[in-house]
Amino acid sequence: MFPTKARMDMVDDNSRSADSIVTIQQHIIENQGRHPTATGQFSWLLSGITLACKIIASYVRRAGLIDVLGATDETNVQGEVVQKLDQIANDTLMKALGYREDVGIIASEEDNEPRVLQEVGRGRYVVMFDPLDGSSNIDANVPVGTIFTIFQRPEWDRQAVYSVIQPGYQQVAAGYVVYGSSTVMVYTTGNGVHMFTLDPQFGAFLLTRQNIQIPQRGNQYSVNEAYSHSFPEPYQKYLSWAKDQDNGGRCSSRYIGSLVADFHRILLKGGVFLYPPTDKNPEGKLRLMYEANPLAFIAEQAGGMATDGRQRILEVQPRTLHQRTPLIIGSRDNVEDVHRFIREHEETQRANHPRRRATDKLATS
Ligand code: AHM
Ligand code: MG
Repeated sequence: MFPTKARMDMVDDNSRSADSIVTIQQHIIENQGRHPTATGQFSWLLSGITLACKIIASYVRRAGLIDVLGATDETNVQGEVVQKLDQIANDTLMKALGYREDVGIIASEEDNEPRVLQEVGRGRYVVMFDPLDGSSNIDANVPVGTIFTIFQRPEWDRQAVYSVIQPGYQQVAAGYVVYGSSTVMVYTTGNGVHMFTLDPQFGAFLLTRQNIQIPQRGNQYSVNEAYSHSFPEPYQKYLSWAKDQDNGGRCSSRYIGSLVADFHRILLKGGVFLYPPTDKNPEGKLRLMYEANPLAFIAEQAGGMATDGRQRILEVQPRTLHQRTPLIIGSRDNVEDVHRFIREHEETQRANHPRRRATDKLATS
């Protein structure tokens, strides 16, 4: 009945038999037991997200057949044109989560302000998402995705905005869905990274990879190199080095322009994704709260790294909901390579600083 042999061969968990079929709901419920603070409501919340993503997948799959392609007349808080599918994805997530009792606050890339759904004491969780990441690609059939993150709502919550701006290390769960050649969902609750593939015949996300580990080093970098003239110097130097056969060498480049799809490839194959500061976006382009944080949580859980060039993404103290950040994420060794260039640059800057030169002179005279 279930043609699952090939699929289950990919499940690398010795505790399961090769024939077992595990849905995401089962997996979440099993994992919930390992979390002291999790309740049945938490699984119920996650299942709201998976339901929404199945609905979004069905729209994405029929794009071109139904009227979902193209832009709306609106621009969002980031000043970007809202695509029809952005709006559909946002509404779908809002509706799927709106009546889940434990959802206290929802914040989305598409909304200026967070929406408060439940009073403090009732809605225990804050959910944030980028409903359709990479949506400018959708008309060209390029993979897009949904990214989400869940925090506990602080009991002292006075204003929704203070509840949503928590540092990433406080995330209780994070994940994403890629609507690509197949629809996959990857999630973590701080207990490894697990991947599920949507079986369109049965309408269920089935476990296909468990405890994913990102390769320690990969040979691909992923960056919009068209902007490289406006990257800070250490990033430019890193890219020259990575291309040089005699040094980093043998790197190839892959850039889709949908963060979630670029990250997914790196999670499975290794390498590094970079979105440095540019002239146009001096703080970087990607959003800390619902793009960088969830992917950083997943990267670290899979043994990788994620930084803004100075510190772990998960330790950045946010100031605003829609704040942007530079992002360097992927295999540990590749991220360290980029950091080496940043560190060396800073050391040279410090050494060449006029005041430092004067003190050095005094010290040697
Ligand atoms: P979006 O969330 O509005 O789709 O924007 C974020 C996207 C990322 O998916 C992608 O990594 C990046 O923007 C691409 O930007 P650029 O076109 O500048 O390379
Ligand atoms: Mg996005």
